[in-house]
Amino acid sequence: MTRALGSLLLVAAAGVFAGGAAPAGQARAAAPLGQVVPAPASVRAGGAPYHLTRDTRIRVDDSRAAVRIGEYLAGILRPSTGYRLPLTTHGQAGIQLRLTKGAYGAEGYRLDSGSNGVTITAREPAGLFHGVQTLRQLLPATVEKDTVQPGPWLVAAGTIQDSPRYAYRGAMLDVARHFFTVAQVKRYIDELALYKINELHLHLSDDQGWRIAVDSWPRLATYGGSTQVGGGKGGYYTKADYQEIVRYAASRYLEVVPEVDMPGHTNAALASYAELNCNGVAPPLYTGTNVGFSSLCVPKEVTYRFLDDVVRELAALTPGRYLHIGGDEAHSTSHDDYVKFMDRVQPIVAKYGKTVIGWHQLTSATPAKGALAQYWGLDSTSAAEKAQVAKAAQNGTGLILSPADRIYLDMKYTKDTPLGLSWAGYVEVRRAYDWNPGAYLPGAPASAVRGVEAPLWSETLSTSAHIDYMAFPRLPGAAELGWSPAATHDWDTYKVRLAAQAPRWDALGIGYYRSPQVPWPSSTR
Ligand code: TNX
Repeated sequence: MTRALGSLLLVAAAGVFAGGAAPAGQARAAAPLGQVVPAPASVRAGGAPYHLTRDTRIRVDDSRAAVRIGEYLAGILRPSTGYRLPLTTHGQAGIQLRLTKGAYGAEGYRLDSGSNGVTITAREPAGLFHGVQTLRQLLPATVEKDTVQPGPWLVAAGTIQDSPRYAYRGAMLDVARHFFTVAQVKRYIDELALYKINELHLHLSDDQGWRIAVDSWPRLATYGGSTQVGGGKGGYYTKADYQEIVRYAASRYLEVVPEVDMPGHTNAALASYAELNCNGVAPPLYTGTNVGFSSLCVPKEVTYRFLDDVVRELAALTPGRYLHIGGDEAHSTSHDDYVKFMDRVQPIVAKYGKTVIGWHQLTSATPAKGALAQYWGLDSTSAAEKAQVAKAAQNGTGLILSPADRIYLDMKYTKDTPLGLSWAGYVEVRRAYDWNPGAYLPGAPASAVRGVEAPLWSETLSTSAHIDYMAFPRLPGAAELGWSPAATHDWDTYKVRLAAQAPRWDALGIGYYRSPQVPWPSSTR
């Protein structure tokens, strides 16, 4: 039997021609229930698929969160289906979004699909939202388009029970080397949400730019934010802009983790205020791509008044739990000064109610109680450096894993890919996916690993198309490492699920690297 005929029979058996939604030759079977990225924890397929029609209603609990998530879902489905898909708090059948007590966890959900409808159940709104992302991926890719598409709109039958492996599943965007507008950040947030990423780390300051307004030190943004790599005009977020990003992220169940990098990576601040420099002289703004040449002045008291102000204002704008203080590549700060500096700064973060995250060099000082260290080393990083991080983990410092030769999204895929850097090597799609966060760092207890994060540094990236090309298709792999149980990890099946995402990216206008390692469907661009 040919594949086309097979799917025709399947579809016909399910009675989906009722309503005449499928033009001749366009009949399709529903995508297999497990064809989702990140892989769900458990999938039991079986039964007749659900057919979303012009009569479908979205039934939600009478809670603000469920209504909002219902509206979000309708916002995705209405333009492409052309259906009204009204929200209602009554009845059954159709699409149901339910919040109930139960063993779903903080972000887990259950999805039941059958001929009568699709029901997503969760304890928390975040779980419901993640379930909606799964439902999205079970519908044909054309559901993502913003003009009416032919359908049919089928969802395979069965039950998915799902919850994340790690509570921290992050993506970092470097808005300092090149500035990205609020609209560009929102676009990235939407891309992250599709893969159940729940932390958006914004690298808000670096040598080339300071990107967040600070009322008590206004020149940071107005002068320090006035350029970027290559000499362009840069930019910064007003407090209202930043809060809009935070709100938008929250509506997609992402927490914003703001980073002000210190004591190195601070040329933009040093250029804005002469008094922050040990010699009292402000350096010029910097638009190159070197690292490690700048340092706040550790012995000067003004440094800590400055940081108290910055942390206070940033913490007040940030509902999330964390404040990232950088701490990487402080090559112009002596080790003694670095340790003194971290001993002074971490209590400031605590004073304003936030938990410290630092790049893993923080473990060369004394990480505060509860602090998280973000590991960005390579396979080839020295055993001594890895041991230092592992030791901190044994002593209670939580770890976020961002190994640069695995999930640095700014690394070139191969020597021939046009964008990105290659200091950590080339990172093809398989290499980015094929590692186990739970067993990655020798000597670090698996329980210390809070999750993974995929950083995207922007020395070579200045547009949303650039972001998309570097993030896709590696970002979904990072998301899967963060979400899916280790038992589902398998490159051969992953690459097939990943390939099936391509038509969705096409529909969403996301350009991606067509890695030869992935069996892309031939119909895609
Ligand atoms: C290293 S990773 C850096 C950044 C660069 C990045 C480029 C880290 C904590 N520091 O300053 O942008 O490499 O890949």
